[in-house]
Amino acid sequence: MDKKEPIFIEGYKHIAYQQESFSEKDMLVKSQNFYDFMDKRRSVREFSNKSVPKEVIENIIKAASTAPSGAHKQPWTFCVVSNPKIKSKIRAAAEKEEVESYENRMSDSWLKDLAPLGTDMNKPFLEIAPYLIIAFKKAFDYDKKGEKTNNYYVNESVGIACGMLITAIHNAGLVTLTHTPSPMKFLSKILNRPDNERPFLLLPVGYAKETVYVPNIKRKKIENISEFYE
Ligand code: IYR
Repeated sequence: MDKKEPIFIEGYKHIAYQQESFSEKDMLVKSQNFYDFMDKRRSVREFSNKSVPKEVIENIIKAASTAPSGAHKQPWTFCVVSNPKIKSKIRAAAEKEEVESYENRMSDSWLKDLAPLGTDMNKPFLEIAPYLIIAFKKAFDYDKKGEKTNNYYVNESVGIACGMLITAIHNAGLVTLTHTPSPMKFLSKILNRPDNERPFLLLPVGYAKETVYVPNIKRKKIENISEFYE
């Protein structure tokens, strides 16, 4: 492949994009294989306490941080908790909110919608999983002088990064679930996060417990999730 020289646009360096080149046949096989693999991903709520190398977690986070983001601000911090004392604090605080949610905050129709998934206010995975990754969104940032700087499309950006994080977790042969205790301000306090960060999503990461059952959910068919305009 001939290597193209960089160009400058309005004074900013741009480098030639290295387009992948698969034949249509290979593309078809790759896209089918990737779908088959992703279709095996399930939210798992029961974890083994088996340890996971820290470098794997770092790679997963690096993969998530390749996500596109508004003006390439990468407005996220992934906090990784393996310290048992901090995990216990998080569990206690999360379950306190969950008791309130399940008993008072969630409507009957919401509880009915959740019933097939078998969730409840007990969150032992918050202590058992070797790692908790807490994604924080950065509403704004601080520059070197301590002045506030803007971030853009923060929810979209962090949502995409979390999707990629989940994909990377599955790719590594590990499991997770998207846990959203609400409200989750307690996470900022326990983890002592700066005032520009807000908790976005909590993901326990590890191996599934040896025998674990997941709900027999079905995924919508392509006809029901897409419209093609040809
Ligand atoms: N945050 C609660 C409740 C919950 C809500 C939805 I929507 C889910 O899909 C699953 C759970 C909990 O974590 O149990």
